[in-house]
Amino acid sequence: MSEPRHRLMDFVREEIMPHRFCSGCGCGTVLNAFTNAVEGLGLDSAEMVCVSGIGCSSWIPSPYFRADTLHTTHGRPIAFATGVKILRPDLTVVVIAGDGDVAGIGGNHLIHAARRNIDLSVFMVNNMIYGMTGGQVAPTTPAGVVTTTTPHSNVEPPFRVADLVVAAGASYVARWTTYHVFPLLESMQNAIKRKGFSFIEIMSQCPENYGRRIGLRTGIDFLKQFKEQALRVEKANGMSEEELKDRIVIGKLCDKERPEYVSELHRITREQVDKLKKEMGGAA
Ligand SMILES: Cc1ncc(C[n+]2csc(CCOP(=O)(O)OP(=O)(O)O)c2C)c(N)n1
Ligand SMILES: [Mg+2]
Repeated sequence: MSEPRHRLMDFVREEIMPHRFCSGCGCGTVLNAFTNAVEGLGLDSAEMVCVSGIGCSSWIPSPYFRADTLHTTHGRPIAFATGVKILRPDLTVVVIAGDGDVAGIGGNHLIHAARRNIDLSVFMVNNMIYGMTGGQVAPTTPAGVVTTTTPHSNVEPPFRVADLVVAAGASYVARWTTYHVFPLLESMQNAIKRKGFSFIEIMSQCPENYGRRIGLRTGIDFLKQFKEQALRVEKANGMSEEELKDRIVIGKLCDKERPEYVSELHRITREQVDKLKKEMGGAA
């Protein structure tokens, strides 16, 4: 008798399963939430393009998600995704990549895409480390942590990436953790539906190259900690920096309408073409 087939298998590249994420890694949870989100929206994968960079989390869409994917260079997925969106505004363009990719080397692309309000959904998997390359410090690594490149402890304060993206002008911004799978799934759907730049910071775990250096050896250890640290944004509003120390503020951080870059670009181009046509018609 053949084994029952999971309904989400249609959304992943079954032929290369099982996946190669380490035991306890959060990337599987993000892939699960993402496939559920796409299924729930009834999106046809032929109308989607997923873009990733280089890193463990970049493997979530490429190769595992069954859609057209661009597996690009480290730090550049938003730049590639911008090109796709400008040429094919009809497609849903989703970027899934790591914190090093999106907020480290690709930080400039991130803030300018948010400022321009380009209609992309960026799901940044924040495992607080450069996971794939063996555990180097990232701009999201908490201060005081020992990593391979900060053997005597990290002296840098981490970026609060979602807050940075709100300040830069994005339409939709949220932060969740791999513990909060159902709100994460719903948030992914809202991000995809929202016209404009949408960003979700997904606090995730890397037991192999981060956890074992801070005493969190398994995925479950991280999930327990995420559960304890999480604080709804509604409760966090008005609390002091000191009170928010070591907390993860979760929820929707902004959701607003703003003119979207690609539509504006195409509108101006159309207007210019019409003007030229008129002028040439008048001259003839
Ligand atoms: C231009 C460039 N610089 C550096 C690297 C090496 N490199 C590959 S992945 C990576 C970091 C990955 O960390 P992150 O983006 O957080 O993804 P994770 O593996 O943690 O999911 C680095 C530094 C590279 N491939 N290309
Ligand atoms: Mg990382």
